[in-house]
Amino acid sequence: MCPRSRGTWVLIFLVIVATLYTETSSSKVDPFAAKKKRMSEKVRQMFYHAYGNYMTYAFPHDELKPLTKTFTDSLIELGNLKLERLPQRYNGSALTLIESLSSLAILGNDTEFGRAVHWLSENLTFDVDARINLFECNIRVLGGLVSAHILATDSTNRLTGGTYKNQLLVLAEELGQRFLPAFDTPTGLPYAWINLKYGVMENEITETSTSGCGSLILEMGALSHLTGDPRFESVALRALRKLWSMRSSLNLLGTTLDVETGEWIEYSSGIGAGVDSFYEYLLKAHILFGRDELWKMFQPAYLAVQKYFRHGPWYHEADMRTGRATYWQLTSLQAFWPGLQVLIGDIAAANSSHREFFYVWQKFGVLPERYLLDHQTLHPTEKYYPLRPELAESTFYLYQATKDPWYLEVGESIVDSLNFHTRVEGGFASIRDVTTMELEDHQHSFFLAETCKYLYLLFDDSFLVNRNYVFTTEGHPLPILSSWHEKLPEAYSPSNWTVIKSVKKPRRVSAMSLQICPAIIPNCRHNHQLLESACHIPDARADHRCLIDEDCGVDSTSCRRRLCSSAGYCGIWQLL
Ligand code: DMJ
Repeated sequence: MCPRSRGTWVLIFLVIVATLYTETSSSKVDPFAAKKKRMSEKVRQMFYHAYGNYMTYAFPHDELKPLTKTFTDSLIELGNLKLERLPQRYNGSALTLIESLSSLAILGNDTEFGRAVHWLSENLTFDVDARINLFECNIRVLGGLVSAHILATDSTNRLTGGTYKNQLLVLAEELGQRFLPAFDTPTGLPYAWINLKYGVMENEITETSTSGCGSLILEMGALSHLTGDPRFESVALRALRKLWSMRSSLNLLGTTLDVETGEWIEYSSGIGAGVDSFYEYLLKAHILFGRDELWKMFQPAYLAVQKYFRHGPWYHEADMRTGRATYWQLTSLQAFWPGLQVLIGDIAAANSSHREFFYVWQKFGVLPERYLLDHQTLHPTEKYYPLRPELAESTFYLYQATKDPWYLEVGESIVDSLNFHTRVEGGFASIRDVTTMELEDHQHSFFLAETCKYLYLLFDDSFLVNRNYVFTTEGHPLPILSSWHEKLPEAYSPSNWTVIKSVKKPRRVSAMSLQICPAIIPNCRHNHQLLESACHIPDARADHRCLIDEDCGVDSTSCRRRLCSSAGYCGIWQLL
């Protein structure tokens, strides 16, 4: 063997160094790459297990019953209504297929996405004598179709070969038109229920919820922008404005109301069921459409929530008229709130609430529907977990914002719990009782639209790279397009963020707190920037627990002294 020349040895040395460098630098880029790959693959398999079983045993009906491997036409059954007028031949609306479209696109399964679009184009009809819930049909069906239409036509050419001729948009427009009669009320607030074929039925109930009439603007607004028909956006906006005009002097809303009279029925509200997506849509529609008006509603609404509902990391309910606490309950739906807080930059608050939700998740293995905060026990009847996505959703947002690997741990724990407790041969089943883990025969469509999607995006966000989306409350992505965006309000402009970053001494600042200037503090500006509340005195303990009033500080948004509740938490409990 001839001896290697000096040049050859140098070359070998350089190759070794280069290899080592590449390995270390790539692991520096993302030390969690292997874990993310493993976990995203696990979630992908979960999605296909749920989807495959739905397609085998339930399609074209709405949702899968995974224990008996049958189906339910839940779109028209939502709210447990009896449908005397429904024709026998009704075969469902392929709800889970529609809800799966955007997830298929995110998973990169363009073939299945194309097949689904083709089937829906050929078979889906809304000309059915069926009474549906406007809110549910809007977020699941209209949102699913509008989002999938955009994904079908975006720059990735998901549907090639000229096969796509806006069929999903045509369907969405037809559905939107069938929604319109619901808004024909003296107040402009829509009926909760509408018959797709005949419009509002005789003696229809006039009660609806705040989220029911305040969470239509994303889907209806997008539909208007896509079709050029302003009616969809305009009725949704009119309803939102009316709702906002019904707020109390504390900027709080109730939970249910009458669409004919515009009067509140239930004055107690919080951030959970019946109200949740109202807040979500004010902010997200502001981001999507750039309407200052919506920000001007969201900002005081958010402050009122923080002021009257927040109790340390928890959120209870309160009476909209007095601000007095009513129900001390954590509900599974509330777990979306930290995700919303991430969108406005209130990361610290988001993180502390998220930890509490995860604490309860760990305590039971999943998140029970209702948990009594004052007794630290389960609600006697609402012990179920129907595969809800909200904790996974907030975990995804918090990881995007912080890149803190703790959230990957949380995501892994959620995935493991879902597989351990809810996976059955025929799909994923809901849990009827979290104390016994008895299962219920229902795989909700939002498990595919949201739960799997947010878990997947937590571990693999490649779909989001160089893209800017707002996710609807049902997890359907809508792109932020300049043509939809009139202008951002000054307070939300990127220049403000630069100012925040350039402050040398760390302050407790956030996008929201820069806009909070408690009225009783005369001078809380600095260099023309609003500072976070100068009156804020933190509670003695970081977890906001207390024994006596002196353990509590001064509330940052109201500048009121916080008191120690009988349950041992600092908060504002009485009107002082
Ligand atoms: C989803 O249908 C939507 O997120 C809705 O806004 C409320 N929550 C359910 C799933 O939990």
